[in-house]
Amino acid sequence: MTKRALITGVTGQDGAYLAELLLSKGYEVHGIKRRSSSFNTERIDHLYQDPHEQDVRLLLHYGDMTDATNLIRIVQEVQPDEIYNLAAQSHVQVSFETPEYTANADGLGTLRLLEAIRILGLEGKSRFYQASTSELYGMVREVPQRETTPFYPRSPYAAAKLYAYWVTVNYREAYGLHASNGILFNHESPIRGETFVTRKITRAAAAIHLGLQDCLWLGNLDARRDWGHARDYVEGMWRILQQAEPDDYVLATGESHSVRHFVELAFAETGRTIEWDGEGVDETGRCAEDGHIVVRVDPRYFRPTEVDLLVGDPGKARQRLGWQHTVSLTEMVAEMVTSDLGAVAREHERRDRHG
Ligand code: NDP
Ligand code: GDR
Repeated sequence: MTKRALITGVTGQDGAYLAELLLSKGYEVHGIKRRSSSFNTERIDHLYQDPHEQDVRLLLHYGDMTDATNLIRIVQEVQPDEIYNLAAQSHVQVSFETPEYTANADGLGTLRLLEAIRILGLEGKSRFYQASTSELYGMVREVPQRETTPFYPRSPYAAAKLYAYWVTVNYREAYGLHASNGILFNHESPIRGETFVTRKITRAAAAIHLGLQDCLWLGNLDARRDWGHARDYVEGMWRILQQAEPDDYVLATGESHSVRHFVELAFAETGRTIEWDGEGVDETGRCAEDGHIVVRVDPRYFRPTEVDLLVGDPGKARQRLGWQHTVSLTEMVAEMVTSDLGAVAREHERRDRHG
């Protein structure tokens, strides 16, 4: 029997990697995408099949996490064996500007999906994965952070995800759902959203190398993150749902590096050594006049409350799921910079052609 999966957030970074993984395993994959005035399926276009063809295994449905009736209808139509709830307003800094929307999509959206399973009587059929996050740990209480580390959210995003985490646990305990949380630490890739710090850096390193950008403005350079590769992490999501019993798991590399170090690695890929001496706010807004200082700090990117240090302990996932990361930070940075050198050059060419 072909297994059927439903992925919310299929057009995002993780949704694209997960769809690819599940298709390679023979699943029929249903994804929820939002209506947008511009194309938003770029990350999954290579997987798309014309619905008029035979044996189509990737099917897209319009939907939104803020629309309960729509979610119920889609779950009813699809009758999924596995639901991966990846949809979210996922940008921490943006959540300070859109806190109510973030709570609605990320917090209540999760509840809507769990309720859909219950209303449709699919408790015994549909396994549920919730995209929880290391942001739940927020303020440092313990290092490294593991499944038992107390939560202390530091943003509207993390507070919304905290609700989603606990409502997932509650539906597991109250209604016997096979519902699990993956508490995933940061994971990146060449298709990471361009405003997250890693991709912002690798794109800038590429553009500066190609002479198309002068400098890179960043916020807190000393924040430390546990960065892995998204391809490894979607494999972990799948393994979580293959367990006989639902549970909550940390997926992480166990290593932590500063934003500053990530910058050094990315620019080194283009043959450039970063000199930090000129760091600081440039009141004039000019940069790179001398061609040396390519990274500057803009307080606009500071967050009202910051998460200073994340480093996860993936011990439980290693033991129970046989999961561990396979891509090192340097390998990932190299892959991202190489990809962005191509992407930035192509964008520039296109812009040139169209005047
Ligand atoms: P992205 O931001 O790349 O993707 C988010 C997806 O959610 C997109 O498909 C987006 O659609 C969709 N979406 C946003 N709002 C809604 C809505 N209201 N209704 C329906 N769909 C919506 O995130 P990632 O792929 O990086 O992350 C996937 C999930 O994992 C998220 O929930 C994130 O919070 C969580 N997470 C991510 C980590 C990471 O390091 N990447 C770590 C831990 C957790 P559109 O394309 O139209 O914008
Ligand atoms: P994060 O990722 O907040 O960890 O959330 P992001 O890449 O946005 O920030 C990481 C750290 O870098 C610092 N930083 C900057 N961040 C951005 N975006 N832009 C900058 O210019 C900049 N300069 C410094 C930040 O202050 C922060 O400390 C990601 C998202 O994918 C969440 O959805 C997910 O839950 C967590 O990872 C785990």
